[in-house]
Parts: sequence; C-alpha cells; structure tokens
Amino acid sequence: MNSHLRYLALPIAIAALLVGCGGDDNSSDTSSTTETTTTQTEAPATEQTSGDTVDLQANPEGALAYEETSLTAKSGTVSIDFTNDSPIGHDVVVDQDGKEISRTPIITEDSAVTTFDAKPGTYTFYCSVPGHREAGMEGTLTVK
Ligand SMILES: [Cu+2]
Repeated sequence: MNSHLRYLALPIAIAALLVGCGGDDNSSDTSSTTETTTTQTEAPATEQTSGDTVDLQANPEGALAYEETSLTAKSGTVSIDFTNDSPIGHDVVVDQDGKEISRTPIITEDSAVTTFDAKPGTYTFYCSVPGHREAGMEGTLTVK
C-alpha cells in the first residue's frame, strides 16, 4: 500500500518584501557641480516712462505707398515697427529738417525696426528707394 499521494506543498509566494528602505547612506550624489551662476538680469518688462512704438506698413499689394502717412508718438525712445509684405523693396528713413535721424534696411516681405531718440517735434519719414518718395512714399511723424 503505497500511497503516492504526494502532497507538494508549494510555498506560496515567499514574498520577500524587501522594503526599499530610504537609506540616507547613499552618498552618491556629487553632481552638484552643475550649478551655473547665470547672472541674467532680465529687464523688468518694457515699462518705459517715455517713448513709443508705432507701426508702419508698406502697401502689401506692391504699390509705392505706405499704409499710414501720419504717425504720432510720445517723445523719448521711439521705434518704428515697419512691415513690408510686398515683393517690392522699401525702407523707412526718418529725418528732421533734412537731417537723417534713423533708417531701416530695405526689406521685402519682411519687417524691420528702427529706433531713435525723439524730442517733441515734427519728423518726416520716407522710402529711400529711388523714385518711391517721389511716388508718394512719405509721411509725417509727430512726436509729442
Ligand atoms: Cu519704397
């Protein structure tokens, strides 16, 4: 009478719960040398007490004309934000009493900014591409 009843007691899940203890003895973080001392002092917004930025656009269809021929700005640091969406090259020259103050490069399908210091007064702006001013590409900038 050989009872082959083998009772295989399988040890159910020897849950070796190796609790990952938060040991503090792991001193392998010596990578604290990546501290870069960037002293970037960002300008606190554009809180200008004076000055102005005005938009000026050339005729997008390619006509020899600015969309605005009369601009007004506050005195101080004045920027003219010039946009020319046409394939005809244009620029903006600012002058006062025949003396050039500032200008943008000649651009096509692009935008450019020219910045200058402006006291109150009347300025003229025009396109310096030959023939364009004569065709009407000029206007007045009034600085108050
Ligand atoms: Cu022009």
